[in-house]
Amino acid sequence: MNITSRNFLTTAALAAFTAGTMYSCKPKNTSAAVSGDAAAKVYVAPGKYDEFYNFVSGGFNGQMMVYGIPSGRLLRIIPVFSQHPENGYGFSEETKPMLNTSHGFVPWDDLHHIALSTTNGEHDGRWVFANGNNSPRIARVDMKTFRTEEIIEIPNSAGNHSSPFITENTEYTIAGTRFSVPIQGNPDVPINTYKENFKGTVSFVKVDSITGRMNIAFQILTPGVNFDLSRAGKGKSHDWFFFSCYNSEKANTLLEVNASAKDKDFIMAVNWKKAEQYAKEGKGKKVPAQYAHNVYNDKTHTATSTIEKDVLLLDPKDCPDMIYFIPCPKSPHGTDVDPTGEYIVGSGKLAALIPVFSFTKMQQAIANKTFDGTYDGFPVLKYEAVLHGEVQKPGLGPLHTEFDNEGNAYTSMFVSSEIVKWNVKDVKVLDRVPTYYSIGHLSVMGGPTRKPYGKYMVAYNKITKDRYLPTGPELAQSAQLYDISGDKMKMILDFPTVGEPHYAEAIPADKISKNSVKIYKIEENEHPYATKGEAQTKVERKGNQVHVYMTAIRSHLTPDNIEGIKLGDEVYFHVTNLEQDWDVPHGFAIKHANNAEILIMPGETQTLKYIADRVGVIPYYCTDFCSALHQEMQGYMRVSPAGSNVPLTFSTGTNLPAPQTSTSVSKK
Ligand code: K7E
Ligand code: CUA
Repeated sequence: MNITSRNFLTTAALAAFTAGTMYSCKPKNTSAAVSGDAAAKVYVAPGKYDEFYNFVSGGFNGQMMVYGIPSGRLLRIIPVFSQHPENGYGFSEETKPMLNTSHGFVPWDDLHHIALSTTNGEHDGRWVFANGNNSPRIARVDMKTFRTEEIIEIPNSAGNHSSPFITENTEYTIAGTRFSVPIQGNPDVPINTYKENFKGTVSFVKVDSITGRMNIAFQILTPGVNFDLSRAGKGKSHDWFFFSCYNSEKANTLLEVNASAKDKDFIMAVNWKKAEQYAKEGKGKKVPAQYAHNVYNDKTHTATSTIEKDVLLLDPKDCPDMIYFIPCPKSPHGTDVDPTGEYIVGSGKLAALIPVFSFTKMQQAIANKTFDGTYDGFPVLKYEAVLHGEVQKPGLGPLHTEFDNEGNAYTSMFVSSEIVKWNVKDVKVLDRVPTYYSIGHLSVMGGPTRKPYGKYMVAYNKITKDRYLPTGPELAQSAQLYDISGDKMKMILDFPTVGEPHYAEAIPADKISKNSVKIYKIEENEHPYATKGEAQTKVERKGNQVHVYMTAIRSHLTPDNIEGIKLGDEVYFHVTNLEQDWDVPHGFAIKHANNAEILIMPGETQTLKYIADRVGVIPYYCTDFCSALHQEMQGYMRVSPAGSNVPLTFSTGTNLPAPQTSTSVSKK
C-alpha cells in the first residue's frame, strides 16, 4: 500500500489496511512487553507516598478519580456531575443545588476531560476543571479539599465535548459545542435544514485569578460544524486557541459516512485576545439564555444555585481577523500544542499520517493572506503554507498527543492499539509500544504544560477483554503505565480503572499535598443550622417541617431519642460533626430514607431530609466505623399519627425530655 503525504486513506482503504498484517488490532506478547525491573519501578512501599497525583476522568460515571503514580493505587473518587451515595453528594440538602441546571436537577453527566490550573503554563496546584458532556457544564474542583466547588452550565451548546481546556494563566476555561443546533431564532426547524439553520458556539469562561470563580465572558458564533477537542497556545502562541472540528460537510444523518466525505476537516484557530478586545469594545450582543451557576461555600458548607439570564454573543462577522481555519486531514479528533507553543498537532482519526503545523508559518500565512478560499466566509489557510511536517506511517487511528521534556511527542493510536513516540522537530518516528487494547487518551506527567515532567506515561484503553480475571459481561477499563525515561517506552504496570476514563492529568504530589485541608474549623462554621456544642442541640417545629439540630462526636448522636414527630412531617437532620481531628468523619443514616447517607467531615454540618411516612419508632445510626463503640452510635425517632398530641421532645442519656431551651419545644 502506497501512502504518500497527500494520499489520505478513504474509509474503505482504511478497513483493508487495518485487516492487513502490518498493524494488528490486538497486540500479542504481553509478557515480552513487560520489562524485568517493572515491579521495582512501580513499587511504593506501604506507608510511602506516590510521586504524582493523577486526576482521571470517569467518563460515563460522571466522576473524577485520583490515582497515585507510579503505584496505580486509587486514592479517591471525587463526585462531580453524578450523585454519590457514599458521601451524600447530590443527596444532602447542601449539595443538591450543585446538580441544578436550567432543566432542573440533573444528577448525572459524561465527564471526559480534565484541566489542571496553570500559571505561566505550569501547574499551580489550585483547581481541577472538568467538562460535563451531555448537559453542557464545566465544574471546578478545589485541590485543597478534593471537592467540587463550582459548576456552571453552558447555554447555546449541545454536548460540551471540546472542554474544559484552559489558557496558560487559567484566564479562561473553554467550551466548544460538540453538536451544532439551531441557536438563535425559532429552534423548531426541520432537521434537514441543518445547513441553513444550525450553528456552533465556543464559549470562553473567565476564571477569577484569586477565587477561581467562573463566569461566561463571551461566546463566539461559529459555522455549524462539530467541535471535538481543543488546546490553548503557549508562549508565542499564548493569544490563540485551537479547536479541532469534524463534519465540515454539515451532514445531519449517517455521519460515519457523510461526515467523512471530504479529505480534510479543520482546526479552527481563534485569537482569544482579539475576541476579548472585541467583547470589551461592545462588539458582542447580550442574548437571552438560561443557565445555572452553582457554587459551594466552604464556610456555610452549603451550595447555592443561581439561574443566569443572558450571555454575550460575538458574531465573527463583526469581529475581523479573529478566526482562521487550518485544513486537517480526515476527521481530526485531538489537537495538541507542544510545550514551546510553536507546533500544533492534528490527529485525524482516519488519516494515515499526523500533520504538525507551525505557529510561525501560520502567522506568516495570515500576514501574506496565503489562503485557500474560505469556509462559511472565514479564511482557510493554505495547508502546505502552515505545515511544519507530517509524521509518516505513525500507525492507525491517531487520537491524542502528549509531550515530554525532551522534544518528543507521544500519539495514541486507537485502531492499531499502540503509542507512537516521535520527535517534534524532525517528525521522525522513534519508538512504538502496544497498548491493551484500543487506547483513547494518554497522559504524560505534565504533558500539556510548558514544562512536562516526563518520566511516566499512562495509556487509557477502551477495550479490556482478557487483561484481568473475568467479571461477567461488564469489565473494568484498563490503564497501562509506561516508563518513558529512556529511549524505549517500557510497560511497567497494568491497572483497572473506574467508569470509562478519557483524559487524565498528573501533577507532582508535593504541589498539592502540603495544602490539603484536614478538618473544617468548628468556629468558622457558618452553616445556618450548625450546632457548635451538645448543649445547643434542639428540635424545632415550623408547620410540618421539623428541624433537628444534631451533633455527632465519638460515640453518640445528640439527641438520640426524639418524640413528637407526626405522620407526614418533613424532618431535616442537620448533623454537625464536632470532632476536630483529621480522619474522623461520622455518618448518618435513618431507616427507609429515600435518599442516601450523609458523611460529615470534622467541623462540618450536613443535612439529610426524611419524610415521616409511617407511624412507628424509626432507628438511625452513624454509618462510619468511628470508634470501638461506633456500633452504639445510634438513636430512635418516634413517629405518631397526624392528629396526635405527643409533645415534641428530645434527649440523650436520660429518659426525661431535654430542658426546654428551645422556645418551640412542645409549643402547641
Ligand atoms: Cu478522545 Cu471524549 Cu477526549 Cu475519549 S475523547 S478517547
Ligand atoms: Cu460515628 Cu460511627
